[in-house]
Amino acid sequence: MAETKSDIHLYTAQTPNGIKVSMLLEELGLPYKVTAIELSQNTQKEPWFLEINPNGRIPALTDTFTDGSPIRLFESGSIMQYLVDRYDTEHKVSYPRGSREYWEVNNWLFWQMGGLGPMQGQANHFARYAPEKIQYGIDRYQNETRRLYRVLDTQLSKSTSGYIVGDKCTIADISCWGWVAAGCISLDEFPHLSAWIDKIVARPGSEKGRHVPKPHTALENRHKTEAELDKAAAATRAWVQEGMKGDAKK
Ligand SMILES: N[C@@H](CCC(=O)N[C@@H](CS)C(=O)NCC(=O)O)C(=O)O
Repeated sequence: MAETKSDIHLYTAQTPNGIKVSMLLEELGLPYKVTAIELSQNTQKEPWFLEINPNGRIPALTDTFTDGSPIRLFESGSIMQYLVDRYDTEHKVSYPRGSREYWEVNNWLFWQMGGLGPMQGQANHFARYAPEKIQYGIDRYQNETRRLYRVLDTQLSKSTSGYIVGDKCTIADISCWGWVAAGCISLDEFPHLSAWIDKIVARPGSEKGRHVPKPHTALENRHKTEAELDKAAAATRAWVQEGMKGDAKK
């Protein structure tokens, strides 16, 4: 019988990788503590945080393991797998290990972690945070992100439930949602993605979880102009550049 007592502490920020964990925790109805990590202050590079995630990035999570000792989790995909493996015994947002659907969920989870997240992250970096506009970088990553959106849109077009795998919302949906919602690429040519964005927002758990540790405003960005988005990115651009200078010295 799986252990259900939890002592979960989430270290996070308002980003696509951060909100996937709070959305999942809310979907599972698990109690958890939150520490908001101030990325602009590089809190994620402080020694105490590196003990939890040696990679110096959010999200990270600690818990008391089944043996009674603390356990640390980092990498959002690993955190999500841990949470459903240990706590989703009723399979609210997962399928039983070893089932056909379990492996299909895994396919999409890895697709997000290895493709959608990194590619869209770079697309965003070159379009918004680079000190100069390098068209090659912008085109390369935006086109790849658009291709990935097409892949997901096609998958959803074949789904009778409107979710990525089978008949329910799973960690595959929760892990991709924050990225597609981030609004880096217009959804005008992706009707199934557009409907799926709204479908997830309509779920009380995901809706609550997306506003951790502070309000999620990305959906409103979809109605902003290029100039407005660029202006809003100015503050982030400054600390991203500072952080990169720091990393280059390591
Ligand atoms: N593959 C990692 C990516 C984590 C990541 O890139 N987190 C970003 C926020 S979305 C971060 O902490 N950035 C701060 C930094 O790079 O210092 C995961 O999925 O957890």
